[in-house]
Amino acid sequence: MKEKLQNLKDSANKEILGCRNLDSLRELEIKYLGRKGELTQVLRGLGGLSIEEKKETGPLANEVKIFITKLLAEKERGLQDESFKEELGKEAVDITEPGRGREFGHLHPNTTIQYGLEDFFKSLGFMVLDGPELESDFYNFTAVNIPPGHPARDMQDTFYINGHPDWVMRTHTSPVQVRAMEKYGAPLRMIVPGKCFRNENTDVRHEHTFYQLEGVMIDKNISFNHLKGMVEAVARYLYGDDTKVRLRPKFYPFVEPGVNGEVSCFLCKGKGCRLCKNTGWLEIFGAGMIHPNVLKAGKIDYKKYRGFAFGFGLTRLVMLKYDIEDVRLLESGDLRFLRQF
Ligand code: FA5
Repeated sequence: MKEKLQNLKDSANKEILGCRNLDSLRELEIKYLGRKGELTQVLRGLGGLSIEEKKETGPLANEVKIFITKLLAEKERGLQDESFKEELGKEAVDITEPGRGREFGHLHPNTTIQYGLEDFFKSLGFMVLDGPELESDFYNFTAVNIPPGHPARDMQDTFYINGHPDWVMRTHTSPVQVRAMEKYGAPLRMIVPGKCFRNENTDVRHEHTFYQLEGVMIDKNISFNHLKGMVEAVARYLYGDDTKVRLRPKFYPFVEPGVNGEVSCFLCKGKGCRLCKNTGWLEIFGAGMIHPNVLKAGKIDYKKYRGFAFGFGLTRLVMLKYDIEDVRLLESGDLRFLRQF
């Protein structure tokens, strides 16, 4: 019996240690410790032994049972660890591998200039307003003193909407002048940066979609000097303290008098260069004292209040700032162009 138990221990030891997976280990457990297992058979046989033999063989049989039980448990832990590592190996992430780069966007150059000017005007107490891009014929033209049939309508050929003869894609930001007057009354200090549309034969300086920045200041005793001071301050903000401003008469139906505003060329300091086409001046805005008809349209008492208005070609400012030769690049969506900013 003793020999049988020893053989059982040896063969269990060998088989369990050599076992490669949990399923085979389960089988070995049944083989040795199961109800019909080999050790169980031997233990059952103990009943037929004499007391002397029982005393000698009993503890040995117990020791073999404990040995096999422990060995099975240890092997099970080992096999579980191995299969866990194997699973881990399959899912492993190499944290040293360089990641897939994610591209960050950035502001469009137009937006950068716009935000800068918004901050500048806010610091002077101006509101920043918005207005509809699809505008009524009334606000875009009639309210700013360009009634139907007025020849000035030809200067700003626009896009009309099929079936809606009274709607236009706004040709300038000036319609928001009257909208703001109606909403806020006087006194008023506001700017409107925004998109405008014109039915243009596009070229390097003209695009069908571009940006303007409108400004209005209305109060008692506003004079042309205030307008001049304001546009000079904007010019200095944009191009430096030594920038000069030149105002020359220009007709706009919504201002009287109206001016065309130029700044001394920041590149050549007025000497003449490629940028200013050898004139020494860069044209960047239109401006003037608001026409009484426009104040009337905005329901403002034109006998009590006066005001000035200006309209910067925001797109033009961007072109000058970044030395962009073709305006059409700005709305092209071409990333090779946009990545340069
Ligand atoms: C106007 O649009 C007036 N509403 C500006 C104004 C406001 C005058 C308030 C007086 C008082 P004008 O059509 O000149 O004016 O356009 C103003 C600026 O917009 C131009 O100087 C130019 O820089 C820009 N601009 C006009 N058309 C285009 C275009 N097709 N592409 C790019 N920029 C344009």
